[in-house]
Amino acid sequence: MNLEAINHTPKSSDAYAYGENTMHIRLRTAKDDVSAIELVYGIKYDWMNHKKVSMKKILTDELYDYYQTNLELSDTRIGYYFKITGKEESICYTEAGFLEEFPDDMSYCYFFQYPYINKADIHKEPEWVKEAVFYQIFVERFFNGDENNSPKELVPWDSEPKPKSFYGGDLKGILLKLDYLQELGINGIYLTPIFESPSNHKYDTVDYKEIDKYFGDKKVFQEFVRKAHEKGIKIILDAVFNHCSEYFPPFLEVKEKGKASPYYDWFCIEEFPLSKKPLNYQTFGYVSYMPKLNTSNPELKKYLFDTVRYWMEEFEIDGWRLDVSDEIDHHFWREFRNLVKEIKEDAVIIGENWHNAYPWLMGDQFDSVMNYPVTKLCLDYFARRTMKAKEFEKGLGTLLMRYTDQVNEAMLNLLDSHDTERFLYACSENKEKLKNAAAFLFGYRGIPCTYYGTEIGMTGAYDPGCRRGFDWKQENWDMDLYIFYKKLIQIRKTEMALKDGTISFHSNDNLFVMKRSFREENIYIVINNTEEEKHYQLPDKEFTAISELLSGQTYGDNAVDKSFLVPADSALYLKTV
Ligand code: ARE
Repeated sequence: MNLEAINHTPKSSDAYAYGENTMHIRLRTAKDDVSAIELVYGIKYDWMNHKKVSMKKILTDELYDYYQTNLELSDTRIGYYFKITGKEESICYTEAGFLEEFPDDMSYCYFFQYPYINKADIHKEPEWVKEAVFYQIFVERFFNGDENNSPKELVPWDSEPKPKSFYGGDLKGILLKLDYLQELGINGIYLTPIFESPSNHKYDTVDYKEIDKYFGDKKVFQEFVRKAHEKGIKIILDAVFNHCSEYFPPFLEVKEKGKASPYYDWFCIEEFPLSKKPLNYQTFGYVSYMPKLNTSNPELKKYLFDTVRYWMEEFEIDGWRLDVSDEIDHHFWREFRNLVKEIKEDAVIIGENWHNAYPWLMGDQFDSVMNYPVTKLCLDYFARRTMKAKEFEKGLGTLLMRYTDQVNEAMLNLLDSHDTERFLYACSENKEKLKNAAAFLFGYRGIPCTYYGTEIGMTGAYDPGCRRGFDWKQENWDMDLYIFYKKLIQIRKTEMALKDGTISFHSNDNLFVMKRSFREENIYIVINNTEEEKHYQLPDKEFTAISELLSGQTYGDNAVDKSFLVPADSALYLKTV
């Protein structure tokens, strides 16, 4: 047995509270190395009445197998160890290491411990995230709904974006297009920043309490949120707290008065007088017009938290996406979470961390993050085809095991965004590849998020190419793609297995196969990401009916041994009940 590969850390994503009485326990082993694992657990004050339960292998990646057991406990003060049976030997894995026999009389010196599930520590995600289907809007490029508030120098709506060009998109525009979004079926919108700022992207805030004048005013925003809510659509705003604009009044004052300004400590200044070349104050990247904020300064914190309270209380928004969240201190985020959840318990907090975000996702800071590691896997597997189905599923396995189940259920999964090339562009405009990737994303665990226009076939390179004006001329839309997206969204919102089901992978060399299960229902998402047709036979035979959800075709139980044709570049959603 490969003991070096075996790993477990209590009170991490290996052992965590899922609910007041539900604890999830995971164990990692070397791949294909063990034949059975029993979890032996008991109340730590009453060890002699311990119980055993056999653990289930749930996922696999390149090197490891992962086992999980979900315990329902009336008393959550438990001790536990793992009895691992390998090909030849059997061994106990305890907190004190590997033992041949577990010393029950000295159990407390050896068992792993989960001391108690405190209600306050449970990472509770808003219930609605399981039903959520998001849409991301880059506000300046969606629709110009009010020409009276447009900047004077507008470029043509259908021109190729330049870093500094203005198109005139605004909040009224999104308000006017809410019917379009409702018809598409989404039920959550993430808006890139809307507060006062000189740029088109508005990631350089001048006033955190004002709507940018080119985007509208508070009245329009209020009406927008109200109408969106009437249609069952949640609204998430972008919180840019890592940095501000060089025109942010406190920064201007510091620039002028230096240390004499009470705002001096709001920024991260290395030397005075301030200089852009060489840059002697910290910024986002090396962008001199975005001075970094010192989020540990109490007055700055108060100012930012007041704005959080203001937008949540006055406008009833449903959550925040946090810009450059990984460069801001954890203390700030903990206080931020307490505030947000105190104002609205079921508001969602979504960080922008491009890498492993576990330290932010332990329940005391964010609910989820933008899932760029999944984006990368999708680019490699679906768009560039530099990866095989098996490798893709191994990559997903690694990512799913980083986080707790509740975090995975709330991750914001995306194919593209305002910070990436458009997915269709990465597919060299091959829309079948995009359709396959979308079929994956809407079946995967977590919130599927569509970047505006991806659903109608918009393309474009990295920023600024990915920020073209939404093409409202329907004759230019890829209707086949649009209908496909609508269908996926509708299926996602209807099927319990997709909203709240478990996930497992069953790919072979030719096909990517992901299974979502909820009670007696299973949905097999079978994707042929190759140029040749393939066949697929369902592995389990215990069902009474099958339907293919994308086409609506149904089959009786005589289809048990049926071999389904999966045409080149296509996907099936096979549901069995
Ligand atoms: C502008 C130009 C760009 C130019 C850049 C630098 O448009 O063409 O390259 O300036 O001079 C906003 C605007 C951008 C603007 C930028 C600077 O939207 O258009 O770019 O401000 O003025 C990292 C960060 C992550 C960040 C990405 C972009 O960690 O937080 O880079 N994303 C957010 C927003 C952006 C926004 C900002 C931050 C700034 O979503 O839209 O930019 O407020 C790896 C790294 C990641 C890295 C990622 C992508 O994975 O590990 O850390 O993300 O690659 O580069």
